[in-house]
Amino acid sequence: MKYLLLSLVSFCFLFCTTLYSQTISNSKIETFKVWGNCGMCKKNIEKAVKESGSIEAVWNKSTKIITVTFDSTITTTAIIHKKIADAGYDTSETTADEEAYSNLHKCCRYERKKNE
Ligand SMILES: [Cu+2]
Repeated sequence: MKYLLLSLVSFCFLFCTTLYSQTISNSKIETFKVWGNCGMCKKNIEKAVKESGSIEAVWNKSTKIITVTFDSTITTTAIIHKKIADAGYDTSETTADEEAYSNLHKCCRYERKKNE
């Protein structure tokens, strides 16, 4: 009987903490590709992502993969992709318009994403 009560209490505790941590933290981590060249691109891309309300953004220059940590109640992946495209960079979901691309510094004019 004592054992049953103990397991019931621990189950309840576990359940409650899981529920609690889900409500206080809606943070999500997404990774996707962003086209770019250099360290300056890295700065621009990460800045754009942070402007979308994300918590953290790390772009890898060699793999072109960005890891974004964001709160899903504050921003969405659609907003994040849009912000990056506005800064002139193509992502796996969006393509930057010509004007935004031409505003990039010479060294940052990466080879555009090929339209499938
Ligand atoms: Cu660059």
